[in-house]
Amino acid sequence: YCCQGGKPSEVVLLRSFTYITPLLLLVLLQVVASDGVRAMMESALTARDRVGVQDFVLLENHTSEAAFIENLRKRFKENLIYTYIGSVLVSVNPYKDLEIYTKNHMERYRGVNFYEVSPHLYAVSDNSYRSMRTERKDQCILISGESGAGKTEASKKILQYYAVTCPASEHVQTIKDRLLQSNPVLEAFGNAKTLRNDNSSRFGKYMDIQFDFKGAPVGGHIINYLLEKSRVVHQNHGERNFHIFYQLIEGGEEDLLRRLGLERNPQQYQYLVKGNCPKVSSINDRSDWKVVRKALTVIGFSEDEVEVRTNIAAACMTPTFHFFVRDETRIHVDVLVVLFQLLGVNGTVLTEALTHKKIIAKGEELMSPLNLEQASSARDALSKAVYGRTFTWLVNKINASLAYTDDSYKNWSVIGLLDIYGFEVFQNNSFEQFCINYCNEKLQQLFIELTLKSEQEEYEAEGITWEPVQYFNNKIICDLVEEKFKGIISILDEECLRPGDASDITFLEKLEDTVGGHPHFVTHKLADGKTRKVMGRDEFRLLHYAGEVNYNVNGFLDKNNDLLFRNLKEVMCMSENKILNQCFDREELTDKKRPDTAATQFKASLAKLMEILMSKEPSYIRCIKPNDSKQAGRFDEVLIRHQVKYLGLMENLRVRRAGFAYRRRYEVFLQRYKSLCPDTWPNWRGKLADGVATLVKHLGYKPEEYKLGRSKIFIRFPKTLFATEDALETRKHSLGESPQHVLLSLP
Ligand code: AD9
Ligand code: MG
Repeated sequence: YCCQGGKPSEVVLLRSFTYITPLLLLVLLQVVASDGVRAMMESALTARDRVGVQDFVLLENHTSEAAFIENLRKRFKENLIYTYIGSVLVSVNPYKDLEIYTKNHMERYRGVNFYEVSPHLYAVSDNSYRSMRTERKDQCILISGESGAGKTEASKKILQYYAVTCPASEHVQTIKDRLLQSNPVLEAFGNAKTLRNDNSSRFGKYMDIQFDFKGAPVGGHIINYLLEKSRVVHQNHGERNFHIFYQLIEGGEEDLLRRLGLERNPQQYQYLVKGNCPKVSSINDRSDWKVVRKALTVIGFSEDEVEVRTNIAAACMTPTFHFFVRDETRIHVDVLVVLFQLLGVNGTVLTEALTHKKIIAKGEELMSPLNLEQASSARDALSKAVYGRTFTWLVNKINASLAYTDDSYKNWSVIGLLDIYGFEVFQNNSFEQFCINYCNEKLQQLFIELTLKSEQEEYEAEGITWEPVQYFNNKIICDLVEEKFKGIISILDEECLRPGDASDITFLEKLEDTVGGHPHFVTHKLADGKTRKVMGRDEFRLLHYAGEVNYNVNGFLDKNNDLLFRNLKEVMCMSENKILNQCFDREELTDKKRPDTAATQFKASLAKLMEILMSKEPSYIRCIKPNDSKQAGRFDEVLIRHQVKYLGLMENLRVRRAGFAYRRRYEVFLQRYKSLCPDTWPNWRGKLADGVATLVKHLGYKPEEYKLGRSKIFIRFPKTLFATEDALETRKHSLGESPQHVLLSLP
């Protein structure tokens, strides 16, 4: 019919028939009631029932959490791990390798409309890439979810997608390789085995990929957030220290280990066996060392730099470090010499600094001896400082190798990838969980700002009547944490700076005095002066948007202060180790201003991150972990329901269904589809809004399918738009033109 030059309206009619025909058939079948045919139809229906819907907006009962989870379950069972909520991608970790990341798959998603292919990471990646190129707007992809949900795997797969599908020259290929190889290096130094994830990222990461005008990746930049330094000196039962230590002693070459004074046995190292779990079945430390070693070379580390960096890692776990203060007579002089060489410092000065504290009394410098406990914590502070600062050095070094060096062209576009720790609740939650969960509050705030709120505001601006969706705005919790003078961080800083009897408990008391009445803050004290029995006297509870978390205040002051005794700092500033002397700047010694506390630094870096993300067009990937035992095929409903709640997915779905799936400015819409209506073709001379009204009437849109705003048309369901797109393509085919894909970028 089309080939004979059918008119657009006839084509639409034809399409309608396509949709209606199965229904007619079904009615006919009911009449004929042939058992065989009915069975066939039923099996087709069961198949659809089996795999669920690929966009939650198509769920019949979209407000039901049970229906939402059932849809996830159906798809998970069929290995369909991706599902949309509009343009947000929900991903469930399969805990097994699926054949969906091949080059063929990448090709299948390249340049194709978002909704024309099944949901996938690659569809989101491609959509962002094309928006960046066609609309010249910087993009960011925000990946969130709890520990082990698949964030890091997702970010690596996105990077691979760009590396494979984007154009490349020789220089670009080098950058692509470096971008990819930065992962094993950062994972070696920044990831560790935890109870939740064998390869848990213990730092947050935001990576910009910079593209030139041809769409080729020409550079990159990484920002790291809050490395969990305390892991260097302590691990919980069943957990490990950072991978690099085990890689080094398992995989390091014989002569390298000899030079470093290391033995192959991890039991030898107190810092490596606190969790009593030096071996992990899913990890091959020996081969991982080779991968890391090669990656360092690809990134551009010289042999010398690799050696010096390895020295530092070795120094952090050298046994002398542990025995040092325990019993000085047990220190073997040879081993100590190795440690001093590795750190590039003078042995006598370091020994003195680790066992004494410099105090200034009446203008005079005195060395006061430390007791065993104090000396141990000085040693741990030094280990953490060395590890933390050299990690930042590593990130800077990678950044230098990814830096776009062509000065003639600075005007690149960017896709940012955010892989940051998800909401954490443990049996015992400390300062680290407090920071991580605060970070998640900020990201939720951003999500609200950028999607829920802006969606509602746009309807209002366009004069479209729309029932506002009620949602919980977590700004109140962000304020509780970060407000100047009155927020938890300010109060913590105040206690850290207060001379005298300040302690973790006085910090808790101050919190009670200042924010005790806040609706999201709870301690053991009840308003009537009684005590809440279920809570410890050293805890406070925050009612986060994602759930309640009890924080134990022990260690808050120390961790926030993050101070290194001055004499230790002095020793490290004099280090002859080429990397350490860049990490410990002598200017620090003369700087009278006290450095910002850890929480204040984190708050400032999060504020900067929010600014970066706000300036970009976001896409969201919400990762879900199906079970706590890292098993393929196990769908733990309780665990999943909790994540659906704290990722705000039901709220997201409600807004999406209450609103419209697609919106376009009148001129853009009319320009694209005007050929489908004789009254608007070839040109519409009246008002744009009238032209669009005429067009959609001609196309047979039903009133409930669309709304006309002040400057835009809003279409409720994607399928309405697809029918129109189909009609356009059919017309172009009939005229011998090649169909031109447009980006159906949803808001
Ligand atoms: V954490 O907050 O850094 O502790 P992530 O990053 O969310 O966490 P990660 O990406 O490391 O989790 O995934 C955990 C493990 O799940 C991986 O090591 C894989 O074994 C497994 N995984 C995750 N995503 C996939 C996938 N798409 N296909 C197969 C996967 N396995
Ligand atoms: Mg991770």
